[in-house]
Amino acid sequence: MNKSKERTLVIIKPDAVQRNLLGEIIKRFERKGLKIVGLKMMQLEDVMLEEHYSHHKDKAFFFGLKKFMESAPVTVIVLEGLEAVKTVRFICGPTCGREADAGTIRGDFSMSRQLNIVHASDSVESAEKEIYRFFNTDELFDYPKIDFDFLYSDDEKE
Ligand code: FUP
Repeated sequence: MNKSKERTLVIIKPDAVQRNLLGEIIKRFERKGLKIVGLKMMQLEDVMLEEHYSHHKDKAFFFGLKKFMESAPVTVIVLEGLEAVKTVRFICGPTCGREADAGTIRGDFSMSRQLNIVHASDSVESAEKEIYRFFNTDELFDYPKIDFDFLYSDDEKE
């Protein structure tokens, strides 16, 4: 696979939707040079969240996390680019908003560990699973984009 076509999943969480931050967050990914190849709003429900956060199922905060994630619709986005998984995690910052550097999404907009504005896949393997958890194949788009030539050097484009 072309290495500039790595994909990752972002969920813009209910707190960001309620706080009118959708445009602000999408703008940050766009201006970085990440390509939007899927985007939609959806209401998350128990089954999907239990799968998505299965690694936290036994934690005390799990019920509260589920309740929060179901409290309003979320926006799910698939972003594409060279090392997209790692780059998007940098832009989001560490899990707890209070500990995230200014300039990151969580550092700029969150005071919380749970209401932390965004979810971003943590590895290429989990991105693959997460993308197909939230999107059907006909909701993902493979299209040429005119800024590509000015985003990467020749060796990065291979
Ligand atoms: P991240 O990969 O940054 O999303 O972080 P985690 O996998 O550690 O956490 C997943 C979700 O659980 C996050 F939305 C935050 C939430 N969480 C809590 O609500 N309380 C905690 O103590 C830890 C995580």
